[in-house]
Amino acid sequence: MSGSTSVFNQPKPVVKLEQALLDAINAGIAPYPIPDGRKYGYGTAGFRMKANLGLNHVVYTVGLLAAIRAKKRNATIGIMITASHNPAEDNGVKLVDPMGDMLEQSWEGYATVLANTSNEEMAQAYEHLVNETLVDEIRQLQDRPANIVFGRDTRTSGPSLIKALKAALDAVGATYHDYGYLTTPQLHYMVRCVNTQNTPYAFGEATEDGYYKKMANAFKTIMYGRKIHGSVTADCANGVGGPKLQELIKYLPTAAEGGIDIKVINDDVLKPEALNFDCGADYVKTKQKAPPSSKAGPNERCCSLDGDADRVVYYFTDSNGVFRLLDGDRIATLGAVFLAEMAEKAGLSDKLKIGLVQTAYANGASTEYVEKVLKLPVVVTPTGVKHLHHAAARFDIGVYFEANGHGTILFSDNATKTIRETQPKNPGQKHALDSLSASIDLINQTVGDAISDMLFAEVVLAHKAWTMENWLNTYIDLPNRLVRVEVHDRSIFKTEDAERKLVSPKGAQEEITRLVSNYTKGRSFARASGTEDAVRVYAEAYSKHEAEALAKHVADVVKKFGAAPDPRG
Ligand code: NG1
Ligand code: ZN
Repeated sequence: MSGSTSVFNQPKPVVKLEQALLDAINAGIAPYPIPDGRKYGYGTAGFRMKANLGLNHVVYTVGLLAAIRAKKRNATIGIMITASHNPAEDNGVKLVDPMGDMLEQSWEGYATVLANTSNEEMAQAYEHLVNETLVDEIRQLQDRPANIVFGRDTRTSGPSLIKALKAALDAVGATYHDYGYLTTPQLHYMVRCVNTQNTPYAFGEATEDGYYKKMANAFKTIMYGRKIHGSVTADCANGVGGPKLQELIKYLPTAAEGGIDIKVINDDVLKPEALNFDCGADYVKTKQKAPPSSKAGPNERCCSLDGDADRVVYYFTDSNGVFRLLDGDRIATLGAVFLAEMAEKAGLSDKLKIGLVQTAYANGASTEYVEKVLKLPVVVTPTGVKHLHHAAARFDIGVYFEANGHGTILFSDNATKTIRETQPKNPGQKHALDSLSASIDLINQTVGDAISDMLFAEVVLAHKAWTMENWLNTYIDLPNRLVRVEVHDRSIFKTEDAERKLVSPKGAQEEITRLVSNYTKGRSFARASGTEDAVRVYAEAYSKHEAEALAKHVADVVKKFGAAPDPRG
């Protein structure tokens, strides 16, 4: 290994691997050199980039790392090939840990180092990594099997990336199962199912059929006797969520049977360039408008998934023709309302601690609603679902969502046991316990799942007999503005307090605090983006005009502090 970024400390490997294995690793990666000057980093969502910039090299190294991780954890590891809401020519890869959660953070560094290793040094780097991570156990662990499962979205670069992945897994003798097309949350689900089968925590059957059946059965249980009003139009971003949602629909009762009428749009996966183009959750959230392809009339329920179906946002056009968005904050509060109500009816309010987890981007009105009206605690974490996920796991029922629509609900082992073992004393309590129990199965607890979140939102609306207007009126969003500011070096913008305060550059936070104090219900913060070379400024205030003015002034502060140093000194 060369370069100062190496995390492989030993100058020489402690345990030598067989030469045949090292030769196989080198032979396998030969077709996939790093293009000149490319650098890769394992970010919030794994590696993501234009697929033709050496991504097959990266995917090969992810295959190697997955095999080591599988041995280390003595469990099956997952790999998902997708670039989510990014354009069609991008792709990406990420690792999924045994319980269906994101790769443990301390291993992201290994992934980055291995991805940046040249072909000539790959076998040696693998040997170093085996020694580094499997340290004491190495002699026993080397012989453990390495089981991997993987899936991909519908991008055209997928097959060639899978070929590189298989080459790596074959080189190190890993065993694997290729699921073909899957949504990201389906792959997370499979990993957890495989690793929990034949245990008291069995999550389900590790097949697509198992996934649909589990969800459909839970849906039927919660729906019992309720009616979903009208249809829901689901925009699938022309991604893998389209065919998967179509498949799920076959398992669900129709509206006439007391089920649901889902109108699927933008499910064309044969036209590669259509993916995420003028549609999908990211389009709707950032443009604050419906996809042009949407033909829904006034007050009709619509939702949009992203390209790999791990995000969902709702929206409708009101009677005055105004576009209304119900984003992740709204789905979170909707879920919290329902679960708190059911817990109360089940007589479990005292036993189950319910809480909400948000990031600083959540609308202040949603936070106030949860704390003051629902009287539930709110925890704020830094951006990135892994932070939210961990914080949510500290509650018995932890609801977490990013404003962009990625989120889910976690039930602790204690909650699951309490809900499933409490004996009802009357029909009302029985219904509440059954609904809570079915929610545990309906919600994909491994990761945000657009399809599962959508079904959950639909049943909650049915339970409450709420229209979109009713849902929207639970609280009024504070007007807000998100601005992207390009600076000389975004790394100087360091934050604390869940990214709500700048600690560097010195003096910047004082200026922001002073500005905020001039606005009614003003709140603003600046933080470096983790996915783009920019600083994001968020501002909200009592009126639209004030929110915009505050955002502009704070952006000016960021520009001033982020300007390139004067070359004259
Ligand atoms: P960054 O670029 O770090 O702000 C964005 C989103 C996150 C999350 C990540 C990962 C905003 C403001 N930020 O992060 O919510 O989704 O991408 O994809 O939406
Ligand atoms: Zn996604």
